Amino acid sequence: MNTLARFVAVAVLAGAVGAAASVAAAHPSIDIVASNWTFTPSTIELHVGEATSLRLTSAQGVHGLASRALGIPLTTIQPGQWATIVVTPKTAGTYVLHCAIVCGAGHPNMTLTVNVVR
Ligand SMILES: [Cu+2]
Repeated sequence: MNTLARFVAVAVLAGAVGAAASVAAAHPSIDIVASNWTFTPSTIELHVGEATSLRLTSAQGVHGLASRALGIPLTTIQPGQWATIVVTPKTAGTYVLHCAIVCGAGHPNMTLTVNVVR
């Protein structure tokens, strides 16, 4: 391979890697912090058919999130760690997700409201 051909090959490869990186970063992302006994923010908005990354962490205590309707597997939310779930809602509506792990006195009232809009 001559020098020009090698340069072109490297440039094409760099372009392909750049395109893949921009696709991966194309999802909107929402950070959600769990604590005793709230999610912050406590209400989020998602769009039908649009993938969104939910980045979950805890400032206090071990909590959890799950929703069969939204396709969110049971996910443990631990202090000092980030869990990322990609959600693509299928149906518009308001979904009230309760903390999925018993976490203490405020557990029954610990909810995250997901408004799915078109
Ligand atoms: Cu909790």
